[in-house]
Amino acid sequence: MTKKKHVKELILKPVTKYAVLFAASAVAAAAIISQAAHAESIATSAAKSPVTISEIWARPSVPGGNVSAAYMQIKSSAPVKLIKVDAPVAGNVEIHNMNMKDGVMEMKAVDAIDVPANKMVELKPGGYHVMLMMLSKSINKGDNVGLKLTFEGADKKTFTMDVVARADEKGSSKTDAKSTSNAQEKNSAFHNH
Ligand SMILES: [Cu+2]
Repeated sequence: MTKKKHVKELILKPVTKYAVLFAASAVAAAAIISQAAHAESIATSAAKSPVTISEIWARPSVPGGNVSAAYMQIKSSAPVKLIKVDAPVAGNVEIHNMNMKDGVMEMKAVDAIDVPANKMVELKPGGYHVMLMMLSKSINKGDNVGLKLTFEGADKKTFTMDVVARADEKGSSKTDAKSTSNAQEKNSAFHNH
């Protein structure tokens, strides 16, 4: 009898310990999951994306114009390429770059923007930008402009991120953006290519 009881105790003990450990890890896991879900809702709608988008904004369209541009900072823990941008508000979206060539600011469509691992790439006035063309409605200061970014990883697999750019007049207040680049961007925004 006593021998049997002893055995029972031996079995019970580890089981109880295990149950307590399991309960503790379940609580910890739940905390991690809720934290991750919270962070995700702020940074990106894409699960497991290595990419973080920050400082995202769009330029309000000029009266009578149907173009705008969006800017952002892109950082990724793995090398990726921004290969495509879609926006419900724009009939045509292109990825552009601006370069000084022979003293003239030139705007060109590019196939992709390379984002090396852990190196921030900035889309800003006078440089890379998302060109929003054929706008279905004007973009006014304070408007939220939804964008779908398509990235390609080193494994050639693509993934998308839904982000929102707030329409603002940031470009003119930035220290690295001269007032001339602002005017040139507005002018060149009307050319076709
Ligand atoms: Cu452009």
